[in-house]
Amino acid sequence: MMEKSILLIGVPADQGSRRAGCLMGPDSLRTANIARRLSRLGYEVLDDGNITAAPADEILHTNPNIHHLADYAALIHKLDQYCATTLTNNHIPVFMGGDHCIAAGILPALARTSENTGQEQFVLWLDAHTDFQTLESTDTGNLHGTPVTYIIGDPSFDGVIPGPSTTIKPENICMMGIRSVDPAEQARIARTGIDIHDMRAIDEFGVAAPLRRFIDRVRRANGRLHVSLDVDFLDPDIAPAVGTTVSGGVSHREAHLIMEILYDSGLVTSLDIAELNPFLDVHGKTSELIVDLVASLFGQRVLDTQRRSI
Ligand code: 6HN
Ligand code: MN
Ligand code: MN
Ligand code: MN
Repeated sequence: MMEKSILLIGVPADQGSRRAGCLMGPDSLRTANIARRLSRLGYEVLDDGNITAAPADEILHTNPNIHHLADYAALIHKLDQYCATTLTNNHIPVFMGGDHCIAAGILPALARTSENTGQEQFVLWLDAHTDFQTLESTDTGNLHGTPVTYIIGDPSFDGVIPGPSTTIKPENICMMGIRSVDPAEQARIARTGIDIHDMRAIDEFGVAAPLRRFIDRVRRANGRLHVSLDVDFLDPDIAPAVGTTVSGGVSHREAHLIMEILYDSGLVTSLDIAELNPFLDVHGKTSELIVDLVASLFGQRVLDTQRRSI
């Protein structure tokens, strides 16, 4: 059930790729009035400021492409500690990234909380990419391409950086919007049991039916649902402010419908917004769209009369 208090947390991290700018994501969402839009929907909104990790000395890896591995580990640790000490069930945390590395820190911590309450952690991963590279397979060396392998406990991290405190079960992850899967990701991801709805499937069946099936699974399991919203999930025509644009993405209305159905489910317990790079935006339109989508996730309706009690 959606509670009435939302905790905004900025995570201005951009070590995950070679393109700078995601560190401006939290402030751009604040400038687009994320707090005011959510308070207007009847929530108490608190902003806990930004979480940053001090730069760490580089860890060398046998894969020479990898960069900022120590910073990745430091960010994961910082986010894990933050979640353990600060988050309570009284707030719905909304993490404002930062590149998608933030998910590697957030999700194990949320899964641990779920475990403590005897619940399963589910994840809706909205992204153009599967983010299923390993430390061994990544050819770009960009760690924002690895958070999903990290959170399910991929062995390539063993002995290199501390692993996730609690892992996420692959079968509890549902991906939507996928349209760019690297060759190294293809074979491995098919074997995991992750529920993947690529753009081909969305073109054929739409977003509502597969999303409702996933929501039913979460409900039957009495699960907690985290939404990880990578901005490149959206079509770049409507959301140009990302470093890894892939054409043929989710449309404005498809994205809102996903958020509206999620709100109606009453099951969403946390959100992260990743990969927003305001340096690449056009007059702030991507930040404004994201804030509008977040408002839909928290109950904004086209017609006021359709609004459920929150
Ligand atoms: N993201 N698969 C590509 C890589 O570099 O490994 C792209 C990753 C994109 C990551 O958008 O969060
Ligand atoms: Mn991503
Ligand atoms: Mn992506
Ligand atoms: Mn990349």
